Amino acid sequence: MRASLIAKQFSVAGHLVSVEPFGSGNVNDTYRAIFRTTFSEERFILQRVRRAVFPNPENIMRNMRVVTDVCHQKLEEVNMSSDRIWQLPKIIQTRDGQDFYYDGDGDLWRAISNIASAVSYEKVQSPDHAYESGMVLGHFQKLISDIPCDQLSYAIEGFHITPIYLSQLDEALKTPLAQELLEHSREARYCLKFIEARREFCSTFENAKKLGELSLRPTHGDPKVGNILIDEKTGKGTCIVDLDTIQPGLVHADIGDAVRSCCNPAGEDAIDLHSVFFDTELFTAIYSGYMTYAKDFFTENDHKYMFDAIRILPLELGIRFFADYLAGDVYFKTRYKEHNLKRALVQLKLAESVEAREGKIRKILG
Ligand code: GN1
Ligand code: MG
Repeated sequence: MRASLIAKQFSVAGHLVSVEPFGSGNVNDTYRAIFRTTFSEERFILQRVRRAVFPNPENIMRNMRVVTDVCHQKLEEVNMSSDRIWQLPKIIQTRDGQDFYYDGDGDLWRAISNIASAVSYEKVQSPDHAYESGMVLGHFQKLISDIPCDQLSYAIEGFHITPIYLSQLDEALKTPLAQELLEHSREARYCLKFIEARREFCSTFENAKKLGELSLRPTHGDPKVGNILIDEKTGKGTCIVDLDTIQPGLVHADIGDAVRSCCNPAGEDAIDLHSVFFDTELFTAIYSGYMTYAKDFFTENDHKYMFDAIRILPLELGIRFFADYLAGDVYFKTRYKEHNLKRALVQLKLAESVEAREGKIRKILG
């Protein structure tokens, strides 16, 4: 198997025991490799970065190097006096000292350390879990907040720029495939109508940047609940993983994304749309965990745009899934024929639920 040949290129002691698919990412191919020596075992995460999504994969590795170097140094200090051991995976280099390896097809592979005795969940488990998830994101954003944006490359141009996803949707709509899918699916027509009614709202954050009310900072980019690790022993959050999408952005995209993921107890792959709703108790928990650290860097304008962040992120992901469905499933990996359409419906239902609870959410935001 190709992945096992690649695993041996990285600088890990011992003999290769196994390389198996791991996790449930929608983009990259992820494996867990196990190596054994006479007296120990080392596990690490091996990934092939999808070129269709990351056209410049070396950018993400450069960002990962910058961020992990800064964070590991800070964490050494923080952990001396903290209530937990905060962690962050590190890059495992190749045998010749590189941060990544190119295979014969020109695909970039990288290895990162395994955070042991910690678990992640695809769906939120409890208000405590939501609180810890918010805390982990706030802690991470605070750690990276003083990295100058010009030290970070763009992993994906236009990432979390909502109007760009609208343009991608408009492009997809011009194709015969999209027209055929729309003609045959009432659900697809529903998605389009829902999105069209919110077209103007999609520019909220671009306008705020133009007005100078919000500015770019280092962000994680993909802080969904499945990327937050929880210590198996204590139930406390220990780290955030999946550092691919670190790049200059708005912290609102991060907290908005964590909230859309954490406050939908039915999860992104909910089968029954009636089970999808925005849970304000979970929101109270994640927001309070997040603010434990975010209060140190949040400005008045950051607060002002919080509700819009909570509303826009599920809408944005709904647009992304829907546009990909109409384009023939070229970006997100799918497990069945209408997977992207179903995913879009879940996110749009969540966005609708946020809108219906605006008063309550604003009250929690204070
Ligand atoms: C993708 O690959 P994964 O599962 O970490 C996507 C995120 C979405 C997420 C939804 C690079 O993340 O933006 O929020 O799916 N990543 C990229 O599950 O587009
Ligand atoms: Mg990701």
